[in-house]
Amino acid sequence: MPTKTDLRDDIQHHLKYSLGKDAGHAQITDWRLALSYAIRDRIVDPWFASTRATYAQKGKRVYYLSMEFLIGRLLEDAVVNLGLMDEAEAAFKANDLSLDDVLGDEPDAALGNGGLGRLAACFLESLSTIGCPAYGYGIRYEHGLFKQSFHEGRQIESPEDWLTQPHAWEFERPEAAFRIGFGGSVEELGGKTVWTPSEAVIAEAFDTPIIGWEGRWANTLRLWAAKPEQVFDLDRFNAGDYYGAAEPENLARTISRVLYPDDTTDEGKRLRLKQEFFFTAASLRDILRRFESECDDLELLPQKVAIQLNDTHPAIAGPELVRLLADEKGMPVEKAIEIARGCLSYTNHTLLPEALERWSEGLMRDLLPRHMQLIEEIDAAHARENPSRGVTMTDDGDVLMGPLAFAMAHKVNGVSALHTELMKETVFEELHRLHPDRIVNQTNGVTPRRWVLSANPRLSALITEAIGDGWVDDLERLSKLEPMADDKTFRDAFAAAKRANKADLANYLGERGANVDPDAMFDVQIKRIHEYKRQHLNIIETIAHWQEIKDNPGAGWVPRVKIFGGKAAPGYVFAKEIIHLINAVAEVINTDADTGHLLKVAYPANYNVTLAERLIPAAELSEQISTAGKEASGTGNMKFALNGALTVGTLDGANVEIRDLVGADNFFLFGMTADEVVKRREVEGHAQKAIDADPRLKRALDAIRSGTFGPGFEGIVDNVSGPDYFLVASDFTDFYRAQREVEKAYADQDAWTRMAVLNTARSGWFSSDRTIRGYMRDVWYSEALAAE
Ligand code: 4GP
Repeated sequence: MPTKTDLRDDIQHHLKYSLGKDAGHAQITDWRLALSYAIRDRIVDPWFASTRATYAQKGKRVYYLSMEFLIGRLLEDAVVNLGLMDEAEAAFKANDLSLDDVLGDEPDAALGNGGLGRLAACFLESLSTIGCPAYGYGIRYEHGLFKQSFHEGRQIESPEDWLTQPHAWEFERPEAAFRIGFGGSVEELGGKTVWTPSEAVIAEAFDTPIIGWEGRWANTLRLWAAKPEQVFDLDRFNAGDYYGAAEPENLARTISRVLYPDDTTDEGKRLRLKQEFFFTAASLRDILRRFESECDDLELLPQKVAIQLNDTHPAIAGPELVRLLADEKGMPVEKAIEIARGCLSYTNHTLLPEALERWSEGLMRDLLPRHMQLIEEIDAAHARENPSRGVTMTDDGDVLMGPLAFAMAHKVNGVSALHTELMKETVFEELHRLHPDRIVNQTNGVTPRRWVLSANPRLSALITEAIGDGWVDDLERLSKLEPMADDKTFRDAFAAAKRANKADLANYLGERGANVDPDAMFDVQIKRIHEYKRQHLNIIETIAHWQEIKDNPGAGWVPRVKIFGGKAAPGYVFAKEIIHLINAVAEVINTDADTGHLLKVAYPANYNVTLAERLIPAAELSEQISTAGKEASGTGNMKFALNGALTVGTLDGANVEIRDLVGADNFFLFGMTADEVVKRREVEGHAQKAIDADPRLKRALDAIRSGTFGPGFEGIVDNVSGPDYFLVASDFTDFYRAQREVEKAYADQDAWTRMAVLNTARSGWFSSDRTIRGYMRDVWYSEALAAE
């Protein structure tokens, strides 16, 4: 259990002895690091106790392999989970510092892109809270997701630099290192298949402990950094070739340098596949080493080891595990496939065809020659077991990572009920027919410790006062709030907490040049910028609404602030045009003297986990408006509902389940269903038909085309009135209607608050603790332990 020394003394101790700073000269970063070390000291004992308990009880371990862990800041999580907020606050007060400033100094570790990466981070925290022995495995990117700024409304990207400061949480493990090879040749030598790579790098481990609620259990996030085999070429250096001398190091380090290198070029694709193999191979080697330290019968591997593939990025784990078991441990290939499948399972996070990974056979053969052979063997074995079904792991000269992951997994899961059904009907239709028991659903969840308790202290205090603090690790207890929706005193307190959060956000936005009225409705859409998420539907509706207000400014409109946040992939031109349009519309609308008090658009730059923690508690309306059938689940939608925002949304992803739970009366539904979307696309000229039928839409598009918001937005109008694959035009009219319903409801503040309370009270099911228990039961067959 955490040591019982005084936190204030420990901070002073680390300031002096770990950082070499005299308190009088310490900067905020020194204080933050000193607190981090003092907190880390309190995590080490429960961390060791958890590891000891796992060894002593021979527990089954879960390994979560993910290219992304969007962990954000860690200090506050740890302070909250150890119950040390008050003590930390007092410690800094004594030095005239605010804990908020200290916590706010931590860089946001953006080792991920979006939902998939944030889900992995929530899962790590829940695994620790539950006491499920687990490791997260990923890459220690030097540069996470780029930093976003705006120049004349356009997105500018610059490198993220979270590692320029000491990273207080990690422990470097030079002794935990593996040699990872690429390329070369495969030979049969004395009845054995031997792969001799032509190049190799070293994967070195860095461990970050992840502490669960109340410090009961801690797991490890192990991230791999790539290092050269030979640090430095002294001969080249002495010959005056200084750049050349550093080449081996540079080449190796490239592998863990950036998250998502541009993979539109062949070199980029090669690097990306190298990254995937690099961390997957190192993780598997580590997993086997740990298993073999306890057991020498590899057939028992599935009883002790569950390996979850977070999307197909680590899908090379199938062939690599087979290679390790067959080529290195001498197991027959068919047996190795069976054992590997017993360990592996795979989560699909998207049905978008362009996101389903495929690698050219040429690249695969060149970079991983033995794996290409094994993929062919896996394919052939699958065909033998399932004759005459025509499912293959390759297509048109490419290896298909989805079918490969499916074939090598004992369970495959979708991330919401609708997504899982669509998986069965679309991408994995044939494979599902062959293996009807393999696909299961595990609807996503979010950790309440981060997304309610620490992000929204005002709401948390109110909930705890009303129902006690048991909700923090048993979120379905929020249902006890339900009767309080009818209690005026509670509603007022709930509304006051929201109002105070809005005031905080208004200050934050004001400091960044966007002056907004905290009494206006805060309407928020935050997520990656993508056509399927339809930020352009939202901004076009905003324009139409603005035009209506301008026609008749005195008509009693509900004041609104439309808040956007999100990054576009650097190579995604259309998404970048959407960003530019939102900023251009903001510029015109925000300075319009007729409407400025009624409608504002704010787009704070560089959306990340930290900004989400600010925006979500202040949100009143959550925009979840993807084209039905395209959003696998969404997790932002859950965070909003838990924090008492009402959703305007389509029947897509987990919106469906949110609406079922919070009740149709407390959710603003609009738009076509997934089935209707498919049918609508077949209607000749569907977009133009929708525009012809709705003068508001036509007028908004005309304003964009005619340059009301500046030149250069024809591409968006052409798309929305032409192919409009994501059916912005066809869903516009109903979206506009739903937004007016929202305003009608908002006009009665007390009734709105009642609906907001019911959203919070009925969203407890969306805890990632529930999701993790589902995986433990249906996918991993693993059990929780208690630390010793
Ligand atoms: C995302 C999905 O788009 C989102 O709906 C889901 O909630 C999230 O995964 C977690 O399951 N997918 C990705 C991705 O982030 O990179 O495919």
